[in-house]
Amino acid sequence: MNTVYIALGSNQNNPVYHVEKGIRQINHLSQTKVLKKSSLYTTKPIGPQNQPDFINAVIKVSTNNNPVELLDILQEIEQQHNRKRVKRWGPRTLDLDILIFNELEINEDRLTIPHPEMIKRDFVLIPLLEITHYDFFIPKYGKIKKFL
Ligand code: A4P
Ligand code: MG
Repeated sequence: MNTVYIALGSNQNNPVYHVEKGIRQINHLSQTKVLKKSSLYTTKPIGPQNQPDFINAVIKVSTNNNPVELLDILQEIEQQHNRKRVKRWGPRTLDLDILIFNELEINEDRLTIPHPEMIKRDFVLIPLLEITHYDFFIPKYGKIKKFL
């Protein structure tokens, strides 16, 4: 079993619905179960400001899938939410990012783990802290409390 942290974000068409539904879909996968779920946070957009506020959350899951399999599955769920890739950091119905996968460090075209932006983003760190603790160790980077 692999332990994985996933960030969810949405700022279009009833974002609370998309985030809650995304979590339910992940929990219903045959190889993956949701172990912990943060609160839902309303956050100001990072990047282009002329877009609605986001709803963000982080979940902890256990999975038998490997990282690339999990990415494929998460991208399929994004597609089911009619995710359209229009512009980088632009509005989206559902974004699912793999933050941490066990202790792994991956640097491939399709996959960078731990997610390289996570340590700079309060909309990730605060929900992650909520379901972990101040001494939680982010592989490659160190304790979460250094970044808060
Ligand atoms: N990819 C590489 N590593 C990963 C990973 N660890 N997890 C690749 C998931 N995907 C990963 O992602 C582009 C490609 O990243 C994927 O095809 C995958 O192979 P994308 O979601 O299609 O494209 P994007 O939206 O341009 O990039 P990304 O990285 O998801 O956007 P960000 O950086 O997450 O920024 N402000 C607030 N307050 N809250 C937000 O949630 N989100 C963004 C999006 C901007 N501002 C925000 C928020
Ligand atoms: Mg993404």
